[in-house]
Amino acid sequence: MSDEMSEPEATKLTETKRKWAAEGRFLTGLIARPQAERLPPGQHLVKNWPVLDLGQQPDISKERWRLEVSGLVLHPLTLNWATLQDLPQSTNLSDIHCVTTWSRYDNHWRGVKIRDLLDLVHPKDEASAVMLTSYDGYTTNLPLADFASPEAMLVTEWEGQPLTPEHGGPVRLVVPHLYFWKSAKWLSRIAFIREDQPGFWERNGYHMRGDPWAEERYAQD
Ligand SMILES: Nc1nc2c(c(=O)[nH]1)N[C@H]1C(S)=C(S)[C@@H](COP(=O)(O)O)O[C@H]1N2
Ligand SMILES: [Mo]
Repeated sequence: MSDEMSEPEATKLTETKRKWAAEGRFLTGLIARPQAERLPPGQHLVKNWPVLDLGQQPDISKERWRLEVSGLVLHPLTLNWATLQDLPQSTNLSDIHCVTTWSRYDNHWRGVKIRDLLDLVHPKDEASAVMLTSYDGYTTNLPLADFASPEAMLVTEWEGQPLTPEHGGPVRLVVPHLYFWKSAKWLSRIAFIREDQPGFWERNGYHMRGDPWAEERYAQD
C-alpha cells in the first residue's frame, strides 16, 4: 500500500491512459472510445429490450421469408432461409442506442455480416448508399460506408435464441454504431443506390445518418 502511495503521479496518469487505450479495443463503433464514454450523450440505460415499430408486426415465417438484394450491384440475388444459412455465420457483441433515449448494453447477435454479403453481390463503384425495405412497409437509408461497417449484420439470433417476431424475426439488420431506427426489422429488400435518399423516419424529421455520438437525432433545417 505504501509502495502505491509513493508512486510518482506521472506514472499513474500513464497507467490510466494505457488502460483506456486497451479497453478501447473492445468497444463498439467505428472509433474506439474510453469506457467512461460508453453511453452516448442524452441516453439512459435500460435492462429490458423495448419494442418499437409502426404498429404492424408482420408474421413472416422462415419458409416465406425472402431478401432481395438489388440495384447497383454486379451480382443481384434473392436469399431465402436456406441460402442465408449457407453463408458464413458470425457473432457480435454490441450496444443498442435508440433515438428515443434508451440504450441497452451487451447484446449478443448471430447472423451474417454485411461485409460477407457485400463480397457476394459486389456493389458497383457508383453505389453510395442503400435503401432498406421491410415487410411492414418501413424504409430506412444508410450511406454505403455505414452499411459496410464491420459490425453491421443480418441478425437471426439474439442471446442464443431465434430473433422473435416482435424484434424483427426471422431476419433484421443491426448496425450498432448508428441509432437503432436504421436497423430495419423484417428486412425484405436492400437496394444499392447512387445517392442517399430519405427513408420513412428521415422524411419525417429524422437525421439522414443518425450517429448517436454526434447526437444526430433530427434533421437540421
Ligand atoms: N421494419 C421496421 N423496422 C424498424 C422499425 C419499424 O417500425 N419497422 N422501427 C425502427 C425503430 S424506430 C427502432 S428504435 C427499432 C426498434 O427495434 P426493437 O423493437 O427490436 O427494439 O427498430 C427499427 N426498425
Ligand atoms: Mo426508434
